[in-house]
Amino acid sequence: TQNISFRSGQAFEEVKDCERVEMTSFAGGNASDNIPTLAFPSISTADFQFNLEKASDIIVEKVEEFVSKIGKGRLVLVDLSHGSKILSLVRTKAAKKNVDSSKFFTVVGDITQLHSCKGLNCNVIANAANWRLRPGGGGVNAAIFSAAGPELECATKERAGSLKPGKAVVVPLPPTSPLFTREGITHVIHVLGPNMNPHRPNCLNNDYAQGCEVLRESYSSLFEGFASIVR
Ligand code: AR6
Repeated sequence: TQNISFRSGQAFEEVKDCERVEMTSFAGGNASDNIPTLAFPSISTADFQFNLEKASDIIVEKVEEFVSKIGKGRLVLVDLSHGSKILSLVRTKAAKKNVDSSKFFTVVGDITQLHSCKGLNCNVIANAANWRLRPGGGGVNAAIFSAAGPELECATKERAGSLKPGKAVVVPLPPTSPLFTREGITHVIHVLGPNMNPHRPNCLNNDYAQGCEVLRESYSSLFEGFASIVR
C-alpha cells in the first residue's frame, strides 16, 4: 500500500490516497505513534508564486537548522499530489545533505486528513495564511479553515487580527473542532510567507533577495512556534 523509494541510503515514503499506513514505519518512526509532529505545506509556492528551486533550498536549510532544536519532535512536509515538484526537489536535496529521515520526511496527502486517511499522527499543522488571517481564498488556507470549523476562526481572532510577512502565530485548537476530535490536531500555526503574485497584497515584484529573506524568516517563525509547543 505504499511506495518506498531509497535515495542516498535514506528511505522516503509516499503513501497512496486515503490508504491507511498504520503500524508501518515512516522511515524510522511509527506512523501511529505519538511523537510530536508538525505537518507543514510549502509556504508561498502556489498562490504566492514563489520560485520552487529557491523555496526547496530554504526548506532544507531551515529543516537542517531546526531538527536539532525540536527535541524528539519531527517535521513533515506535505503536498496534495504524487507529482508535486516541491516534494521531489526537497526529497532530493534533503537526501544529499543526509538530513535525518526519522526527523524529517515528506508525505503526499491532504494536510487536514493525515490521521484519518494516512494513519499519520500530527499534533500540529501549519497553514499558509493570508495577512488578515481570514478563512477561504483557496489553497491550504481554505482547506484548513473549512475542516476546522468556526472554532478555528474564533480561536485565531483571540490570538491575532493580522500577520506580517515572515511571521507566524500559534493557535491552540478548541477540543470541539473536528480537526481536534477527528485528526488529533491540538494546534494550528498560521504563517504568512512572501508574496510574488502581483494580484495579491504586498507583492515583492520578483525581488528574490528580500523574498528569500522573508521565506527564511517564515520557516524560522514556524519551527520556533512548533518548538515552543514541544517544550
Ligand atoms: N493539503 C496539503 N497541501 C496543500 C493543500 C492541502 N489541503 N492545499 C494546498 N496545498 P497555497 P501560498 C499545498 O496556495 O502559495 C491562500 O489563498 C499547495 O499545493 O495554499 O502560500 C491564502 O489565503 C502548495 O504546495 O499557499 C493566501 O492568500 C502549498 O500547499 C495564499 O493562498 C501552498 O499553497 C497563500 O499562498
